[in-house]
Amino acid sequence: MKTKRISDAMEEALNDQMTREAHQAQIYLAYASWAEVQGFPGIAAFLYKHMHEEREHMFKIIKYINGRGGRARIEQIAAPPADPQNISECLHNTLQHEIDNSAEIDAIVNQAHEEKDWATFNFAQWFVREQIEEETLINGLIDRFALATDAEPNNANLYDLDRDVADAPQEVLIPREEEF
Ligand code: OFO
Repeated sequence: MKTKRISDAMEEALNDQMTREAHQAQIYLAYASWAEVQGFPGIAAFLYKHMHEEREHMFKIIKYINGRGGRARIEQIAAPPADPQNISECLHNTLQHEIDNSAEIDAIVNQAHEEKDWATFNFAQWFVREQIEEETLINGLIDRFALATDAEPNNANLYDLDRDVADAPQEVLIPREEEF
C-alpha cells in the first residue's frame, strides 16, 4: 500500500498489540504443554486450540496494519510466565491474561475514537467482541472446575448434575398426554 491510512501512533499501538497477541499464544502454548505433562489431555487440547486462535489474532492485526499502508513489525516475543502450580492457578492466570488483554484492546478503541480513525475503531470492535467471548469461556471453565473439585462435599455429583441438565429437554409430557 503506497498511501498510509493510519497515524504513526496508531501503527505503533497496533504493532504492540500484534506482539501481545503473539505473547498470548506463547502463554497458551506453555500452559497447554504443562497441562499435557500433568496428565490433563482435555485441558491441554483446549489450550492448544486456543493458542492457534491467538496466532490468528496476531495475523489479523498484521494484515490490517499492512493493508492500511503501515508496516507490521515482527519482533521478539517475551517468554511465557512460569508454570502454574495447579489447574486452578492455570485457569485463573489465563483469565487474568485475557482481562489484561481486554484492557489493551479498549485502549486501542479509545485511541481510535480520539483520532477519529473510524476504520480502526471498526476493526477493533471485532476484538472487543472476541474478548467478551474469551473471558466468558474461561470464566465458565473456572466455574466447572469449582464444581468438579472436591473443595466442597458432593461437588463431583453437582458436576454430573450440571452436565445432565445441559441436555435436559425444555418440554415434558404431562400425564394426560402420555400414551399407554
Ligand atoms: Fe485472547 O486475546 Fe487475542 O485478542
